[in-house]
Amino acid sequence: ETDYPSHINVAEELVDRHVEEGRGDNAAIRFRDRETTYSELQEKVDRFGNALRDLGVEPGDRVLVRFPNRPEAVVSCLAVQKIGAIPQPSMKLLRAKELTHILDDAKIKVAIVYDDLLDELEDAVDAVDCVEEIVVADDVGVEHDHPSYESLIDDASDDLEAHDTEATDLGLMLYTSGTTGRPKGAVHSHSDILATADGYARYCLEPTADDVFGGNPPLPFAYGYGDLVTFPLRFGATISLVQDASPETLLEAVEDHGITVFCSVPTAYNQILSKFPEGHEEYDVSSLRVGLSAGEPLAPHTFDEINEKYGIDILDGIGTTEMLHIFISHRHTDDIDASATGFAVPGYEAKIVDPETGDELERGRSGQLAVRGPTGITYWNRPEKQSEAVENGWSFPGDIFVQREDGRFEYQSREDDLIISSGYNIPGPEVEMVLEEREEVQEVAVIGAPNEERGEIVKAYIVVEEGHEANEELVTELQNHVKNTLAPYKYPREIQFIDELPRTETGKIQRTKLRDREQV
Ligand code: 3SK
Repeated sequence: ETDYPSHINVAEELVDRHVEEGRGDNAAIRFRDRETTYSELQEKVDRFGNALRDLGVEPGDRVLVRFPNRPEAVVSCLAVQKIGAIPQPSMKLLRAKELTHILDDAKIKVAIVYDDLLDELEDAVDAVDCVEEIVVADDVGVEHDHPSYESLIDDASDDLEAHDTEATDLGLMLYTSGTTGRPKGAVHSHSDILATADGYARYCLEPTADDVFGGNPPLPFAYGYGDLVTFPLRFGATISLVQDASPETLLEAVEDHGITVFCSVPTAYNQILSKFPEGHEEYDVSSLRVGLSAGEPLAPHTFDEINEKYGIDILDGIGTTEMLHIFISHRHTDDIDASATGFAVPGYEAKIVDPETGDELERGRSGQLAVRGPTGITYWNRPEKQSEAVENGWSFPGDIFVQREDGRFEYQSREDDLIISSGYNIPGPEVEMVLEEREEVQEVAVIGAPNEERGEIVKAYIVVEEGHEANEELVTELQNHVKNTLAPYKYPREIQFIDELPRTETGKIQRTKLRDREQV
């Protein structure tokens, strides 16, 4: 399924093919109350591709695409790919310092930006000497003297021949959001992009042209790019975009856009459940057929509550920016066991190895996850990281898993989230899931805090659910709950209440920031 011809262009595959095969009038994108058909999308991509060529963008050049989840971001990425250049979708919350690093590292030639995100970009562009042009998509009325996205599209020809890209030519560059260190560019070829749809999406979701993919992962997050660009367009289905995601706007989009595949992360599912404890209330969510989750492990109680209140299963999956999308998941037709992540996605192999010796471990033993398949790790400009990251084709995402007797992979922790206390190995996320069962707990992060006697102790940072009091009595109750549910040595010896947990833009808890607090 993922053997492609030697020459293939992802934009032709995702857009032009549908128009050629008579699906030009089908909805490609729904955003607010606007709909863009496949024919209209093709025309915009072609016009903007010509405009970018006129600005001097050549095959292989890198182009920054900096937007919230809006249709211009989709058009921009496809136009850049169609002319053989490489889009670099950029997270909207990045500040000038981080952007400067990315612009310089990727040697970005042209940046396309939403007007409300222009400020930080201009500061970053001033600090580097590679960016030749900024194109601004006007919306909120920011004043500027750059070429405008809309007028470039209006003035350009709609006749664009795709660049004759080889399947292995680079077609996407994403920076790892990373919880530590300098962001690294991970690059992917035109065939890698298609392989995420023809592997994970095709087998696990079985999409059709009637599907509508929506939700809140940002498009510059590999998970969001697959869910909200590659998958729907590969199957002639529809993208639903929500610019300012909240429980209300997401449920509105389900109703208004008819979302069938709801793509999100555990935090957002929990926010929806917390905002609408009785269920979806006034929203019509009958279009939903399946939910997706990634970024962090999904707690079984979230799976159960969504299933009970929204009538859908959530497929939890693990992927990485480096592998481009999910490589372990259940399929929507499986009898899902929510306490496990699932099986290796068809086309991928996964195994558990001893972190010391690298030897494969038998089922039932926990160790380092290794994975290989049709997509793989290629870092931009980082030969030293590249040789560390891949061994005989196997990549090591940095997670501890167990493969159960039935073949399912069960998440234990990030390698750096394993707490070693008095010689016991305690996966922090296991303690988190037990604490999350309690109604008083809105959010929790568990880390190892340094301790003279035990090396480390289990410490839980907890955001208390509205209406409950954060006091000593609650500490004791929560500690007893863990002692009664797990081996008692796993209970959090310390609990600290906090207003908000530190998170990355993709919703991952930044446990390193909590660990840093323990060092001072
Ligand atoms: O974080 C994940 O699990 C993930 C999933 C799909 C694609 C990318 C990522 C980082």
